[in-house]
Amino acid sequence: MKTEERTFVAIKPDGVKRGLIGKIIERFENKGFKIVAMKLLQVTPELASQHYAEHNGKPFYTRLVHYITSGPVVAMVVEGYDAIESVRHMVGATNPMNADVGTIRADFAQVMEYNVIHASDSPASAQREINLYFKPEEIYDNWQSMLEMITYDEERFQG
Ligand code: 3AN
Repeated sequence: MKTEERTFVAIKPDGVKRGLIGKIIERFENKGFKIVAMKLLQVTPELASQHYAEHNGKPFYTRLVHYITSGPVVAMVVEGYDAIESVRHMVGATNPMNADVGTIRADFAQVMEYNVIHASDSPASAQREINLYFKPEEIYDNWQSMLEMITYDEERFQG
């Protein structure tokens, strides 16, 4: 169901080191999204190579792995209406120079190599990345968010 779509989000080491965890999470909470999993972890080189498998062999690959393993990240599963596309929209273009003003990358980052946040770009990558970072038992969705009820619960607004 579109209202329960899930996406994977990670605040990258530069975001964590700059003290932006709260500011970034606040945006997803303000939007009304439900955070159903979250943890601080150190990405290992093995996990990095799985996460960025599609970039293996590209000129920036070594620096990309070095960057994502350079400190802890905050990994999350974010759930909500059309969450994959909507979160990508909030995150902004890969290069912060081209990201729309008001997006996370436009507001918090200057260059592509340190763009603060990752979010899945398709249903297939969301599923793959959620499985890479979380075990099924680390996802907690058996609670109702107050926001969920008033941001898109259609039945509530009928009649
Ligand atoms: P996004 O993070 O917007 O999904 P991807 O998946 O294409 O972008 O790239 C993953 C990460 O690789 C980016 N966040 C960025 O840090 C880095 N990256 C991508 N393309 C380049 C590039 N041409 N030069 C340097 N770094 C890049």
